[in-house]
Amino acid sequence: MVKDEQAGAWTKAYTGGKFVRKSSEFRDIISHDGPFEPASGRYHLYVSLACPWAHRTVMARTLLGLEDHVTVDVVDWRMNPDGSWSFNPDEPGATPDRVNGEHHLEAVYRRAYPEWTNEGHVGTVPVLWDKATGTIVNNESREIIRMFGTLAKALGATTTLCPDDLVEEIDAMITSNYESVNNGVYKSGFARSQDAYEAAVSTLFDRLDELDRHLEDREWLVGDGRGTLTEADLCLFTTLVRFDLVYVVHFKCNLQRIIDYPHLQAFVEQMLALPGIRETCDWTHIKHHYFWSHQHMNPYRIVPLGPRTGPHAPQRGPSLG
Ligand SMILES: N[C@@H](CCC(=O)N[C@@H](CS)C(=O)NCC(=O)O)C(=O)O
Repeated sequence: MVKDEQAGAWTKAYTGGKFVRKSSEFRDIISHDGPFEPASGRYHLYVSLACPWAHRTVMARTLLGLEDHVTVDVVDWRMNPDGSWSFNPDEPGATPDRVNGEHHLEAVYRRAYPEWTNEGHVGTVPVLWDKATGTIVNNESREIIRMFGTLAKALGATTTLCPDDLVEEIDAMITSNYESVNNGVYKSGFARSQDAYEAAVSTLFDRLDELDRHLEDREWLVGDGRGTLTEADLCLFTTLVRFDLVYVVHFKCNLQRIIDYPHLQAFVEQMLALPGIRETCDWTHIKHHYFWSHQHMNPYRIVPLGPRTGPHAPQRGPSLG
């Protein structure tokens, strides 16, 4: 484990030059037979619009029609040097903490777990908060989107992102893409040895090549025929939509761009065309977060102007920061 004060919490997670993501600490679920029962208005999401993991939960909330049932607050895109998040209502697209009135997300974690310290833990986004008992239910995106399905069903929704007969296929697809793609871009960007970097980038692009071929004659990743929109698509999309905007440059994932993959690009565009999904994408939060926050990788915090092509226009411009 390497400790580097200047580079913040990210750097506490290294083994032999390789970036190793910590697991999430809060793993309760919303269910009919536990303390966290499905109910409208009871649950609250804390997210960063920059974060691909949090973005999954924002998209699931939209696609499952939970906007009137689950409230949301948005942290500032500027991650603190220790890897923590703050609320900054003056920032366009961000909000105050309207549930607990805190200024820092770490304080929300401490409400749930008073012994919480930033040593050994990192208060990540997303966080699913229970207003009824005043605690954190879960901070793992994959589990939050699954339990949003339970919540939506209990509230009478007919839409599902996880049909019963596809659960195994969905889980297998999410798992196959997790280390290679979703976490793979971080492993490429945060690598501290040439070998670790090259291994991560090779695995990443091998999987992207496979996925592009997989989507050649289908619209969605899993399901019969042309497939069915599921959680697996959300989980892949939030990484792909950040790729040409950020990861190609900032994380050196530059063997090719998503726009150079015909079927992956069509997949991104098809996802962006779903009702409400483009509105969940804040290009400014995404771009400024990465280039500004990882100062050890970009000491002058210069945010690139491009790309000129792709779905990311219009951008709010380079004046923020
Ligand atoms: N396993 C978590 C990962 C969440 C995560 O790592 N979020 C990042 C933002 S992209 C974060 O909050 N990082 C703060 C830090 O680690 O310092 C999930 O999928 O929900």
